Amino acid sequence: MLSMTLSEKKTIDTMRALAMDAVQAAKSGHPGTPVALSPIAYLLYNERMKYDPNRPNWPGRDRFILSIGHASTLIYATLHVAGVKALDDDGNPTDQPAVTLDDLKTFRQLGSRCAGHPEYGHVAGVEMTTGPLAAGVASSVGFAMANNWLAARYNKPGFDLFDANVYALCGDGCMMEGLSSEAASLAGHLQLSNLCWIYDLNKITIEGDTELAFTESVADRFAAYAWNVREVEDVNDLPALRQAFDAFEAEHERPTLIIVKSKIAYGAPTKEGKASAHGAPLGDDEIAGAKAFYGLDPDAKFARDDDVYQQFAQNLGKRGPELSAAWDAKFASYREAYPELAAELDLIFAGKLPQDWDKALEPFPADEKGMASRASSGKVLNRLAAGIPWLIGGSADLTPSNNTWLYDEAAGVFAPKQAGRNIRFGVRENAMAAITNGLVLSGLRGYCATFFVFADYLRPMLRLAALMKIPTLFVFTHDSIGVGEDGPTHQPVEHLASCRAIPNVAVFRPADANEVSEAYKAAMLLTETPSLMVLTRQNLPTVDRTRYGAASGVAKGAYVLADCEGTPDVVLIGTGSEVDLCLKAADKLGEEGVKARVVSAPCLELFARQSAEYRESVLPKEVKARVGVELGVELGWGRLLGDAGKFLGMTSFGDSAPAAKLMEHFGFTVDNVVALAKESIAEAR
Ligand SMILES: Cc1ncc(C[n+]2csc(CCOP(=O)(O)OP(=O)(O)O)c2C)c(N)n1
Repeated sequence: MLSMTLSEKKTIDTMRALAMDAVQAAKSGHPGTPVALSPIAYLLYNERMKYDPNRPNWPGRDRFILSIGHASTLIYATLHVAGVKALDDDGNPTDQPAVTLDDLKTFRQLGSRCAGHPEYGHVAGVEMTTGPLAAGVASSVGFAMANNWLAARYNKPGFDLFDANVYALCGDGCMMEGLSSEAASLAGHLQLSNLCWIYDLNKITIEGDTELAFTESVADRFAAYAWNVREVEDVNDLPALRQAFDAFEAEHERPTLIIVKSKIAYGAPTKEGKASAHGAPLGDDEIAGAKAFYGLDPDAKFARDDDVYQQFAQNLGKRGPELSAAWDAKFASYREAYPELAAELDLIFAGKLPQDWDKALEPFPADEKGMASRASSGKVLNRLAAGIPWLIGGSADLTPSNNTWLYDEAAGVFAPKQAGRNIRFGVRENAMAAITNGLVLSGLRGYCATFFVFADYLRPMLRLAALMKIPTLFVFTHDSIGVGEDGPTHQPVEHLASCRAIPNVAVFRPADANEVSEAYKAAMLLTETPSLMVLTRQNLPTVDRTRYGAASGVAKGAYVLADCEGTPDVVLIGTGSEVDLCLKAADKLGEEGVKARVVSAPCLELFARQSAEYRESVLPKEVKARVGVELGVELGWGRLLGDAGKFLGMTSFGDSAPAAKLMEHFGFTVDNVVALAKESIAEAR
């Protein structure tokens, strides 16, 4: 053991032992890496980070993100020993521990705070959900950007409210994932000097030595990304770690990567350095041997002395509350000097919107020629941005196509040393979404954009947003074969179904400009759900709302847009660009004496959340003749359509041709909708 005081050693070794014991008790988990990396967690929390264990959500804190989510017992043992306090349901600090010894003993069991991988909102002190490798490091870029943005907007001379550092701990797996490369490349470009990744170079993954599949120089790679790269030969060398962190803090131009060598399952008699220590309990003998090696009682389980807690209490326990109290005092004077800005910050910290956030939204006049929903989206986004100063985001190199630029001169561009509201993510969809999650977890309303077909490139981060219950906003344009000549690589077919399949997402596919406006409004109010705007490239008529149902129906997910006298013979249900087809088909059916109702269904998830009465008022059970029309696959429509229902959708990939030709080719015509309506009526009899 190198350069540790005895009390430091005892604390670190106790953290290692708690992690091993928790995995052993659970009979599953990943013991080797928490054991090896306890010195890093110890040093960061007890010495380096601006962090108040009594207020784990204090806005001025540094962030620690465990990108190697499988090493979850590292964060759980740290939060436990560091005395971090739980939060109540409203986010207020309590005097209860965030992680009790019982929580550690019930690691991975139903109801335990200590889930298999760290989950945001599950346990105080976990800044985001991690487990999918590299998600943590990628989102850490968003956290670092958010801090810079908040600093640029709110810090004033004498009031450095935002000067946080962001630390992310990653491993060989994170470094192999393309996602970390995307994110690191952008972080280097943006010169995020408040960002520090610590790379655990233990050269072990599940299948064995990293030599099997990973032989490049990560140091050279990151130097090429314009990062400040430091190396520490032994994770147990605390002075060397301190020096590396000093070098990070002294760096003002580049993000820092600290490459730290470690041995997985350090101290385990036969499993140290072996892949077998990665993802299975070490076993009683190995644990006893490791404890003996550390100088702890080999037979004691979940043992810890009071002085271990004292080690944290005397340092972090004093330093943290002093820092946060000083920050509070600073914020109180700031509030006097800048009451309006302080009021904005109150809202950001509480996850709320300004009072008149939707004031600039205005109706679009009826217009047969209309506009593409991507175009109305651009207008609506700018109107929203006027009312929500912390709405920020951008596109993965498709801004001119996605229409996501914020035009207000004051909005500015997020560039090196410049924290504007327009972010140029480059062609990096997955990192873009991960970063946007980081922005949102920092209190900002973040959005990101690309073509809908490339939702596949960022789907894992969309899924994480849904799992974390955060309102990340995804703007997806070019939503169907309506893309036209670019052909099937660029024409989404299965994407609506596949996005709707993710629990807790709201997929909006608005039918005209006014629905776009209402969809954004609804999305802004969904604070625990990510929203998707699925938008057209091609023009859509702006529906005459004096003739048809009000667009405010979007808030309910589906609503009656056009109705007939009495009980309808058939209900036509459309989304997005197909609503117009339904309206035209309803007119034609009317001419033939068939009574049709048209339901616009821009968000099936919101519709499912409505009362049974409301749903019945839109889709009466007695009307069994129904036609669903959507430029996507049928999957997921069964419940709305019932046995007699018919669906006009896509059953294959699209093709390369002008959009109008494709609509005809794939059967999206008024005549086909009419024919299906008649078939359904016949079957429903
Ligand atoms: C995206 C993703 N792919 C695969 C996995 C499964 N997995 C969990 S840990 C791991 C190996 C990670 O190796 P390393 O980062 O070196 O961690 P260590 O063995 O040092 O704990 C893999 C493949 C995952 N969690 N996420």
